[in-house]
Amino acid sequence: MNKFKDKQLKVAAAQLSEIPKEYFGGVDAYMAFKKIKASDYDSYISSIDIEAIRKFNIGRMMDLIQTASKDGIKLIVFPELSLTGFFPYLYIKNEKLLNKFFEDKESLNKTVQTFSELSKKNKIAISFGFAELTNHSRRYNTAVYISPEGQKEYYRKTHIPGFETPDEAGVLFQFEKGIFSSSRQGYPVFETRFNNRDAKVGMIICHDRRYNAPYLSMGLKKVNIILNGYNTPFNLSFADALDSYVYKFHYLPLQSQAVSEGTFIISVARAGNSYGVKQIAGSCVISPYGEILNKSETLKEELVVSDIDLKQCDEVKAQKYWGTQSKPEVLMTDLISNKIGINEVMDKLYDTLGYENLVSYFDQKLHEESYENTWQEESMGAFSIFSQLAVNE
Ligand code: CDT
Repeated sequence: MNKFKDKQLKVAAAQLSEIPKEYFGGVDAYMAFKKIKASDYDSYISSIDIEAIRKFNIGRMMDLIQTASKDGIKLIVFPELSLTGFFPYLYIKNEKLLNKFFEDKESLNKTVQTFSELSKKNKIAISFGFAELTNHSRRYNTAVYISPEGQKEYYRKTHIPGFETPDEAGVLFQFEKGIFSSSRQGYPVFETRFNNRDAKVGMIICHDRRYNAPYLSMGLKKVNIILNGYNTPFNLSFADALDSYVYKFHYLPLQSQAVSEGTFIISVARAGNSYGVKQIAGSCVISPYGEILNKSETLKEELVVSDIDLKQCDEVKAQKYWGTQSKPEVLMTDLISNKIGINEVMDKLYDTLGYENLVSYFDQKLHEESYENTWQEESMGAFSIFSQLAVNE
């Protein structure tokens, strides 16, 4: 029987299990780290059967999509880097080997097409994470949203944690910083439809969930549901001290930001050992009232299902004193006045449009005495120019 209730939307965080060991021939991050200086390191990494891993993950995802659809679920969300698992626990310096973990335009189109057909057939929206290799050889940690109507939306991860090299890490850690570019696209919110009702959806990826800016930005765009795939480990040597806080640091930001912005958040992990590194799991659905509506109970594959009522977003958004809004202009002016982020903004202006003259204009202005008085106005001008730039390729 379809338990889908009127006006409510049934959603699922699809927690994926660990990848069976036979597909990576015993290569785990701890062993790989010890072998980094060995002459056979590359052949050690190349023994990972990434095609078998992709096939395994896609197979599990397809099964879960069908199970979810039969239960009346209209939106299913999978973790960060669903197709490959979280390979940045491994240090992969050889570009050719690294690229095997990525989807280029051609393979991505094929995979998205497969899921798009599944979405249409099963009348369920699907979101999952993957490693994206662009035509310009840039690498992003990306998530896609696919609707039964054929809508496709993408988000590239902004906050990239970890280290670039083992020398820098000193102890076993994760090497995302050496692998992915940080996206400058911001935090898009797109319109979609569930059960004949409009909804505004945004995406963030793993570490992004620990920063306020994504929530604030999406809240200002009146987001209703934020999708968040992640991979969070226990026991990385570097973060031992944090182990007793690991769940608190996961749930609390999600709960508090859900209340601040009046949004649902679907947060979903891969559980078990990921390339030998034990993951916290903890997939959950959070309401705009900050309640954990449902969360995973195991460190294994699980569908974490909730009935959500999008009306609650409006109810909680209304708690902001009848329409008083966050003041983005005050935030922007405050940041630029304290010169926070201004170099990055100017670099981007320079890179994107060749705004050398704007940089020298600001240099000159900084030396004018009257400038202090007009600084806020000028900075607003700079930001309004900046906000119009298309910053992605
Ligand atoms: N994948 C990812 O972004 N993970 C980070 C942990 C980095 S290591 C402590 C996270 O915030 O969960």
